[in-house]
Order: sequence, then C-alpha cells, then structure tokens
Amino acid sequence: MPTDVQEWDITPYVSAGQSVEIDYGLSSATGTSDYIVNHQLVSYGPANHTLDAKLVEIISPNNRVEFGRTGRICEGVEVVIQNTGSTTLSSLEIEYWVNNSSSPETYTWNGSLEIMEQEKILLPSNDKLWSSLTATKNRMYASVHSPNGGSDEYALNNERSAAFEIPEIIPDEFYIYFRTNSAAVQNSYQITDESGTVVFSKSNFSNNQFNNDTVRLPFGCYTFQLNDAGDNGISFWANSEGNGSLAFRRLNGANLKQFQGDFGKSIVFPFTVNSALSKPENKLFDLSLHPNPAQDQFSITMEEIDKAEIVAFNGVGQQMTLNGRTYENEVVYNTRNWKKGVYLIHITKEGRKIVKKLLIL
Ligand SMILES: [Ca+2]
Ligand SMILES: [Ca+2]
Repeated sequence: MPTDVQEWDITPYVSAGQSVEIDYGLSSATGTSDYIVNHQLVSYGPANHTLDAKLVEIISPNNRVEFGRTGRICEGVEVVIQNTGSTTLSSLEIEYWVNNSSSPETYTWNGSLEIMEQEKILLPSNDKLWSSLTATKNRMYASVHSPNGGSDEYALNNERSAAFEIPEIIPDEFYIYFRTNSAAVQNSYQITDESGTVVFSKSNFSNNQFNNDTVRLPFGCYTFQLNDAGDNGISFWANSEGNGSLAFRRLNGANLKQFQGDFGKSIVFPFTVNSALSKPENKLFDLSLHPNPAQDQFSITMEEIDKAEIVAFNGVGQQMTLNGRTYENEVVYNTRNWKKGVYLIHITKEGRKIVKKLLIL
C-alpha cells in the first residue's frame, strides 16, 4: 500500500495560547477508496544551543528501503545537515569515511541555514574514500564539526552511519532474456544511466514470445526497470495470464541474474558495469606507452589525451621536465637528455590515475 509522509511548518498560522483548526482534503479518489491518516504535531521551545549543527541522515549510500531508489553507491555520498542552533549556520566541516578508515575525507560546506533548516549535500568521492570497502556489510560514516568555525555545543547529534552494499556487477556485454506471458502489452523495460538518461528501452512485446536483446554498456552505474502496467508481474498465480521469465545472461547463454516473475508493478535492479568503484584501467586508460624501453623519445597514445595530465618522475622521485609534441590522440616526448634508468609516468584523467613504468636505455 503506498504511503506518503508530509511535513508542514505551521508556525505562521498559529499563535501561542490560541486554538486553531487544521483541515485537509483529498483531491481525487476513484472506486472504493480508504485512507488511513495519522497526524503528529510537534512543537518546539526556544533553541537549547546557539551553535549546534546536526548530521540528520546519510541518504546515499544507504540500504534503508526508503532510499531504495537513490541510496546507492553510484549516486555518491549524499548527506543532510541541519542547523539546530539559534545562530545562522554559514559554514560547517563534514568528515566522512567508510568502515574503519582512519583517514576521513573532509568537506567544507558554506551556505546559510536558519534555525531548524536543512540542506542536502552531495559530497565528493574518490578512490581513497572507497579504499577500505569490503565485499559485503559496508558502513558509511559522516560527522559534522566546527559550525561557523566555532565549537559545536551539542556533540550527540554530530555523527550518523548507514549500512550499504555494493551493487551487483554485470559485464559490459550481456543480453536480456525476456519471455512474455499472455499479457505482454503490459510490459516495457528500460535501462537508465547515473544521470537518469534512458540508454536502452523496449516495449510493444508480443504475447508468449522469446526476446533476446544484446546490451553493450560502458563502465558506469545503471538501473534496469521492467514495468508491468497490470501491476501483476509476469507470473502471477491468481490470474490466467501465464508465466513469463526475465534474466540477464552472458553472451554464451549462462545466467547472470534471474528475476522473480511475481513482482507486481516493477522490477528495479541497480547494477554497475564492470566495476563498482573504479574505472578499470583498460577502459579509462586504453593507452599505449611506446617504445618501452625507449631511448631518445617515447609516445603515449590514448583517446582525448588533451584531457590527461602527464607527469614523469625519475628513480629517486624527482619530477622530470617533459617536452612533448601533441598530435591527435598522441603525445611524443623527447628523452634525449634523460639518464638511463626507470621512470614512472603518472597519467591522470577524469580524476583517475595510472602509473606506468618506462625504461630508458
Ligand atoms: Ca551538534
Ligand atoms: Ca502482467
């Protein structure tokens, strides 16, 4: 049964000591409709503290069912902060870490929150943040410090944590096996990427038909959704529409994921392609460093090389001066004055780094 929680600040409509009538209405209802409504009135006295910030919730990543659509690792780290002091909150330090990491990430928030106002913040994430992940039973922690650069007067509301799991990993090539039942008109499916853009969709199925759709996706986080307009899934014991079947399969036919057919309105399956947390080197860094060993020059070839930052260090960690000539997808470096030895070439692109060893002879 769908439920909905509404919160309203009624401060402008009431005066202390007076009674007030609060009415509500339902804009539309059809058929036999029953509503169960529960109200709670919460009143607040004056603030206990002048300078107090609260970490209200970790929205993402979070396994809790109310965050099921958004609380995934792919969405990054998203938290809600609140000003629970009487002074306007204008800055806040937020620390966040995974599991037992001893070196939290730090983010400085700047803004303006009046007493009891909240704000949702998407925190930057990087490889270091995720380096203490385990295969299962992970926990994200976040805490707030130093409101307005001062000391927080109430520490017990500063920290929250949330359990989360890594989404299932699917290869970059697979096919969707979908056998419809006798009510195929009710079904459609789509795959959306991290930004919500539909990257694959299909509808207008025929009854009792096999469909094999090959899907090729670049690295990323996706959501697959199978919809059923009849709200009765593709295998429901209480009707005579027959039994359908849905699975993700490898190109060789092996099952990757078999879905339950009695799902009601929709199947929502979040997954990542290839790697949950870091772009595999061979995807992002489909690069060639050659020749290696090199003498007078070496080249790096990769797509969009103009977006990469390339730095070289010698065997004792000194940064080398790089003289490069850039061509389309290639940079050629002059190493005529480099001594023989091993060098480390750091290539950073889109926030990710790979280090290649180069031997100069
Ligand atoms: Ca506090
Ligand atoms: Ca159905």
